[in-house]
Amino acid sequence: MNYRLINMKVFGDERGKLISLEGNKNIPFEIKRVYYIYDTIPDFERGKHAHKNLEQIIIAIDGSCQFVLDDGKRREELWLNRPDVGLYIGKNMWREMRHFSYGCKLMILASEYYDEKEYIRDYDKFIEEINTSF
Ligand code: T46
Repeated sequence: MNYRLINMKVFGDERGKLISLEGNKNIPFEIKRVYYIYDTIPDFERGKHAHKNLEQIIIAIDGSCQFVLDDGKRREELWLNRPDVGLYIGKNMWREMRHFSYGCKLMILASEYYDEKEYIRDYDKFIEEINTSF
């Protein structure tokens, strides 16, 4: 499975906590884009797509949500609920996000600029692409 959890170093003192994210250092790629998701509500799912070339790190800055990750052979679930843990998702991984807490805030660092052509939004097509690329 082309994903892993990365623990971020926390600089904390009596004033609070700080985490620094640097491309090609604790983030394993050059960061070309940052976006965030907020004002979430539990009733709706997001994601349901894969990326042909994109790598991303997803951090639940506040609140929580569940991720389903699928490489075409296996499906695994995990919760994102800590601002000091980043979920790295590599290429060709189907992802679904659900069970958002109210007002969950996800920050996402991406290795590429936004390109809708690079998304695979149909699960059958994803399986087809996986099977033809190996
Ligand atoms: C991902 C998960 C974690 C843009 O115009 N620019 C952007 O950089 C992004 C990310 C999205 N958009 C547009 C495309 C859609 O019209 O924003 C709208 C919502 O995007 P989407 O439905 O793809 O959002 P999610 O939450 O399902 O997925 C997003 C990312 O698209 C995706 O890469 O891995 O967050």
